[in-house]
Amino acid sequence: MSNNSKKKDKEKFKVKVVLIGEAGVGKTCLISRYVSDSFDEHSKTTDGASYVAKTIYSEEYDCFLQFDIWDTAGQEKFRSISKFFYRDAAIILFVYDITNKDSFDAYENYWRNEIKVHGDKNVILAIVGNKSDLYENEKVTDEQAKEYAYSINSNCYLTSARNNVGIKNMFEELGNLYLEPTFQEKRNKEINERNCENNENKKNIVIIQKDNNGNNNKNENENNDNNKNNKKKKNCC
Ligand SMILES: Nc1nc2c(ncn2[C@@H]2O[C@H](COP(=O)(O)OP(=O)(O)OP(=O)(O)O)[C@@H](O)[C@H]2O)c(=O)[nH]1
Ligand SMILES: [Mg+2]
Repeated sequence: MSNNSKKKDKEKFKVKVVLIGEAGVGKTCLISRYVSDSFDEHSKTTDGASYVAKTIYSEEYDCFLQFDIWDTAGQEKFRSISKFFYRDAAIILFVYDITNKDSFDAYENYWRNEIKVHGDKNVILAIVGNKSDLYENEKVTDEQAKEYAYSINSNCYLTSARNNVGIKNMFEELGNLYLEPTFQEKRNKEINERNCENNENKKNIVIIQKDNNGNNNKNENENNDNNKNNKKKKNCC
């Protein structure tokens, strides 16, 4: 049997990845380089968000992994929309431009709190210094970025979408971190707990129905019993 046909039967995992960061740092270009090996010198600013998928094979865990990659808009006027995309993301890439210190500081000044408020608890975070080809104009050194990343328990990468440097390796490393059994365990626990919370919330919904005589009948969620049964079955909370 060929290697390819052997791989066909392998398990496939999916992971949601979200790219965030200030406008113009190169989020869209990083994704285009990774997914379609292209680079646009005149890339237009993203309005809203867009999605693209790419599947890789992990030698380390002997399985496929599909990255569901969400590109968000860096411009302030779109930020209220962008936060909706953090939910369920297991990997968040904060991208800054190494020639623009403000774009790096923006993590501490703004994005850190956004992730804390809107993101999942168990998330793999990476601080990504893009435009490494412009190193002659760098305003944030590799050491600074590494030190900061370490202080917030994050991973740290240097990339160039223009020259195709560091991107493939970054996705592969982060993909393997996602597939690590200890991380999977933590994620599953969090998702399970969230499902339980949602069930609890549904249970508390009170439905008022009028009967044939026009009287109000309080129906404290028909699904109550179902929820209880489900809860027992899943043994989740
Ligand atoms: N020199 C250099 N330029 C880059 C690189 N990546 C992106 N650019 C340029 O930076 C500009 C902005 O890139 P985008 O990918 O559109 O930036 P963005 O972060 O998606 O911006 P928003 O969508 O507005 O949030 C474009 O002119 C790109 O050509 C890189 O690695 N090196
Ligand atoms: Mg963009």
